[in-house]
Amino acid sequence: MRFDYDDGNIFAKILRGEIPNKTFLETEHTLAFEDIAPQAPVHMLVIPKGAYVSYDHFARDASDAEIIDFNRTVAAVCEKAGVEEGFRAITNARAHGVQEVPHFHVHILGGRPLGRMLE
Ligand code: IU
Repeated sequence: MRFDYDDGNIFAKILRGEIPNKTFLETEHTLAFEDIAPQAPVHMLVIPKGAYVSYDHFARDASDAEIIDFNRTVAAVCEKAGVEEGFRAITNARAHGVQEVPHFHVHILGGRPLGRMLE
């Protein structure tokens, strides 16, 4: 599959510093910031700094260092956000996944009971 990255997307602009964000954590390869329209008391977005469209793009093409850094940052976000009672990690991809922003991101939701998602 070919992944065409559009560097005009809003998260690319955030990474270039063209648009402000509420940064929660930042590492060499990864940025975590507050979602602008939170769906739960904790709603963070974790994004790689590299130009990846979706989870499958990232998982296929990112370096080991980027993948490890991303996952460690997810863990650090959970720790810092204090979601000991649980959380949900979601990533949407392309049209069927209803992905709005075409830069790979994982939503971390928590801070309240989230209900069942899959039956
Ligand atoms: P999705 O997984 O691509 O559907 O979700 C995109 C998310 O990005 C969504 O939860 C928006 O509220 C969020 N977001 C944001 O945090 N800042 C923005 O400037 C824009 C969208 I546009």
